[in-house]
Amino acid sequence: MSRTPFVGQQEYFPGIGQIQYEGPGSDNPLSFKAYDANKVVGGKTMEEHLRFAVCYWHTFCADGADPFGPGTRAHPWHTSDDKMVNARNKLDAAFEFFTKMNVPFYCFHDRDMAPEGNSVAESESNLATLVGLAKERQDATGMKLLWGTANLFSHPRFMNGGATNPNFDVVTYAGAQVKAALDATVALGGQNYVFWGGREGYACLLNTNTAKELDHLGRFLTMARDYGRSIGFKGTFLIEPKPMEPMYHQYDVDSQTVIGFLRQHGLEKDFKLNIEANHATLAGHSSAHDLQMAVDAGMLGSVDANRGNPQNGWDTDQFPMDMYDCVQNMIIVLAAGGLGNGGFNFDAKVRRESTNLEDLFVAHIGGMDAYARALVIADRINSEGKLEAFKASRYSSFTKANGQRFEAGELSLSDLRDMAANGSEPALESGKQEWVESILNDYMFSRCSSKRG
Ligand code: XUL
Ligand code: CO
Repeated sequence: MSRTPFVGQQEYFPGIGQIQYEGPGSDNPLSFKAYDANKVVGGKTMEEHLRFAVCYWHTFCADGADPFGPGTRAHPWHTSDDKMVNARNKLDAAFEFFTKMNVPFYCFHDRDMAPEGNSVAESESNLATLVGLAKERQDATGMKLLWGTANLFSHPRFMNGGATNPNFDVVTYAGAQVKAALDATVALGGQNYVFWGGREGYACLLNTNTAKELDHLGRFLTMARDYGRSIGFKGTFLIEPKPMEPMYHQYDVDSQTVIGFLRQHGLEKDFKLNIEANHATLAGHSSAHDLQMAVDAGMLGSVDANRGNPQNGWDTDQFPMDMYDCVQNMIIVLAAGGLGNGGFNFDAKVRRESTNLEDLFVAHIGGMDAYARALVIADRINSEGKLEAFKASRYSSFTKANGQRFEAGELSLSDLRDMAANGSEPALESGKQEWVESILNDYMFSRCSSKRG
């Protein structure tokens, strides 16, 4: 489906219309080469599979500033001394961009959309004003909110954390912000609500009571869950794991850590995971690993699509252009039956050196094309089932006789001992890693690029 392009009082991206699918032969940088929203792959359209979202923060707030220098991109929506005027302009620019990109969803932090006021009440009112305008633009264009969240990491009061702050007074501010962000998410029909624990962690163990902080985090999330449900939020709460940056240690290290935490606090029915590729790599995993762990636990909620830089491992939030990553991620997402009410959110920013407004479009087009290609390749891999069949064959000894009894919990450790003692040395069975990796290459570079693909 095509969203009605939105242009407010001022057009912020003049000369750029709605991005169209022109196919692999096109040389037009402002066209899709692979993402064809209505194309059906494996029974669903590309739009339904991928559920792309544009994020507010990198695309409309970040200007390229880094610790060594100021921003390199002037934002034409950021020209007034009045922060609320800028916020309204930014909203118009954002909806113009979303609809020109023709993505179905967007995501935002409270403070991306509306400026902090001089009091809790003023901040709430600023947000409510912008949410009202966003709702009007959603209704006019058909855009939907994938998820909302609260920024509990930028304001200096949160330097020691939000929910895990050692000072209860700060915890109350975190509560006020999450309450208002939940109100905003519900008002906008948000399908999910995200907690990314940016400063929920510690810098030094010598001054930190980690047991207390983790307990506070569990209590805080429970309060948020209860409040959200009480105001009619029917969507999924998501935790976005990340091991570090900005803290030295963040509590939500990776998928498996978060899964254990949610189960410990009885939150596993309401919460799932939002897996960000670059957070997984920062934790020393691949993004496929964190996705698979979430799927195995029945807790894959959504994806923050991006990539890191393999040379330094930082959280560089680059657009996802590495096809090996995208294909391996899509194999897992498709095998899991898709993302449900989650989506692929581009938590990605253009480089400091990419200074044209047009680069924002080119970057999103590249990321969408990468995942569209990955979808086609992964669908073919999964439906032809070669890899899956080999994987299953490696476990075939558990489908019969004692292997089956082991899985059913019918054997003891002594039984295992007797079976080993009475059996002969097991044969070595090759894991054939090089073969399975070659199969991936075959699909990526020949099988799916032929006409049949
Ligand atoms: C930071 C990050 C956040 C979350 C939302 O690394 O990924 O933008 O996605 O707070
Ligand atoms: Co993210």
